[in-house]
Parts: sequence; C-alpha cells; structure tokens
Amino acid sequence: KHNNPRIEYYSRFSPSPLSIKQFLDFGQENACEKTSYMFLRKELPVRLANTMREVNLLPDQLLSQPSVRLVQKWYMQSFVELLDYENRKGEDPQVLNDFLDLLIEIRNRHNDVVPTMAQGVIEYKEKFGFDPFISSSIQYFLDRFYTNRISFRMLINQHSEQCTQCDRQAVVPGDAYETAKMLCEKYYMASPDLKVEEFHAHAPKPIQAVYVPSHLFHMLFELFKNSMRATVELHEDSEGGLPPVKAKVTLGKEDLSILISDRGGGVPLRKIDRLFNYMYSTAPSPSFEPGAVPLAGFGYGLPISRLYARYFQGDLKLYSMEGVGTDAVIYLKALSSESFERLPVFNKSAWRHYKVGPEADDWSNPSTEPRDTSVSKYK
Ligand code: W6P
Repeated sequence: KHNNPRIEYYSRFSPSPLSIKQFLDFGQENACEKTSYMFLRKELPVRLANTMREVNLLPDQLLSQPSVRLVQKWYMQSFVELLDYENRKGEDPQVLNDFLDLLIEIRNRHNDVVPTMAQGVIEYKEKFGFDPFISSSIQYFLDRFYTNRISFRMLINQHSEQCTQCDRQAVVPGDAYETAKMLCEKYYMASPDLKVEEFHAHAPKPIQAVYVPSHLFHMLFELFKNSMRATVELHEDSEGGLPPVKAKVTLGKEDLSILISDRGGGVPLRKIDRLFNYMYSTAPSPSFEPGAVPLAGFGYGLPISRLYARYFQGDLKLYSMEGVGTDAVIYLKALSSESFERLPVFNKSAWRHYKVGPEADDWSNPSTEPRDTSVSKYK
C-alpha cells in the first residue's frame, strides 16, 4: 500500500548520527541556517523513510488498527511535504523560511504520536489479547520507532530554535524533584523529602554535563514520580513519616551517573521487565476519574525515559530489592565526544526481527512434578 518509490529510495541510506558536539555547534549564534537546511532536507527524509519501512513490517492485526493507520498517514504526509525541497536551493531566503515553517508544522502534526500508538496497542489487545510473540515485536518496534521520533524532533528543534538545545549545564535533580513533588502532593497530600549527595573528587562543583536539558528533566521527573508513589503508598499509614528519596550524582572517567534511591518496598525481579514493556503497561487510563492519570505506573514514562538515556549512548537501569526499595540509575557519557546519536537502521537484520517466529524455549520450564518420559500419563 505505502510503496512510494521515494520511500524505497531514501530508506536505502542509513541515518547519519550527530554528536552532541555537533548539536552544540549547530546551536551557536553564527551557525549557518543554509548548511543546516542542506543537511536536513536529505537527512529528515532518510530518517522518516527508514522508520516507515519498519512500520510496514508490523503484524497485520496491528497495522490495521485505526490509530496505527492514522500515525502512518501523518508520516506519509510529512515525508511527501519534505520532498518539495529536494531540489530547492538554500541560497533563497524564502526557501529557508518556508522550510522552517514546514518543520514546525510537521512537529505539531506528530505531537500525539505516542498516545496514538498506545491507543493502537490497546485496540489490538482488546481484539486479540496479550500474545508474547506480538509483545516482543511491539517492544522491538516501539523502542526503535520512538528513538527515531526523539531524533527527528531533536533535529527539528535544533534547526528551529535560535538558541541552543544542548547545553553545558549543572546536573541538579532539584527541578524535576520539585515538579514531581507538586503532583505527588496533589494526589496523596504528602510527599517524601529529597536528599542530594554529590560525589566527585576532581570535578568542578556542581557536576556539569553537555546534554539536552529537556531529556534529562524527562528522565528524572519520571524516576521521582515512581519513587514518590512507592514511598507514599508503602508508608502512608506508618508512624515514622516518609523515608526520603535520595539522589546521588557522580562523575567518573567514562560515566556520569545519577542514582535515585527510594525505600518504597521494591519490586520483585519477575516484574521489573514489565515496567519497560509497552504492551504490558498499556492500559486505558482508569475510567473512574476521566482525565485523571495516576502519579505514575501507567503509560510509557519508563521505557521512553530509557530511550532518552540510550539515545546518547547512556542507559537507565532499575535495581530493586523486594521488601526494601528501588535504586534507579541514569548513566550518561561523561565525555561529549562519546555522546553521539544511537539510531535505528532499517536493514536485513531489523527485517529478520519481524519475520522470524518464536522458537522453542531452550531453557527448562518449571514443572510441578518430575516428568517421566517412559510412562504415559494417558494410558
Ligand atoms: C518503585 C518502582 C520504581 C520504578 C522506577 C523508579 C523507582 C521505582 N520505585 O518501587
């Protein structure tokens, strides 16, 4: 259906990852809009086409859901509109202006891609139920699809905002904490304190990182919400008050790590993966209070936070001890020379992920009784 030959053409190019240093330079006063235009008019269609080819590999039962169709339509329209600029010269200021307007239009058109895809997953689940193979395809796909979207918006923001999107900034979790605290107070009329600790022998104080402020905020905000919810729900009725949430920022040679630690009772190991699973954690927002979203625990906050961390070669991990609490760690690259975009590439090996079915498990299944293969149970 979507066999536009230009998609085919552009999807044969691999995306060109940029380093955070390049983003920084693009954001400088004297950055050249024309250079940026020349890069983007090719790179944006390449990134769109790569991801659109992959959308087409989704299982039919998912592709045919109305929400997924709608998202596909947005991508197609944006792709086609960008092609207008394939042969337009960057010397013409009018062209640069029109291009800028188009990018902003595209950004707005794609604002609701995440909730709309989530709706598609809900539609699928309502019709077909939870299927582990489909779930793993969806997991693989959405991680790549949303990473692509993060990168696409990064490029647009970098081109459209005069000032810089990337900044050398102090890593202080305070802002994200305060915002999460306001929400927490609203739902629970209580919230745990924050204790921040910094850990650095040689670094300037406070620890600084070249990073995208909004990405860092998003990750910290998400982790604080989860820690606060667990803390309040476990200790609500206890005498001793709420144990504080602790944050520690450390700068090593390779990693800049941020630890957020709570005493909220933890999560059993078996359930940790679910916190990052799109299909598992997609539920219609509880209908008893329309419009009200609980503090944390529904939706895509955690998996998308992890994508933000991985996007510049970092990661986000949870270490939990059931009965005690949870440590969440955001790992960022300490050196800006090592932070470059990590982008999905559409190729044979990506293709294989969608086409190869589930294989027989090569680890034993738990079983209640020892199996005697010499005697049939059904005589
Ligand atoms: C919890 C569950 C969780 C998820 C993410 C971050 C912190 C926490 N704490 O109990």
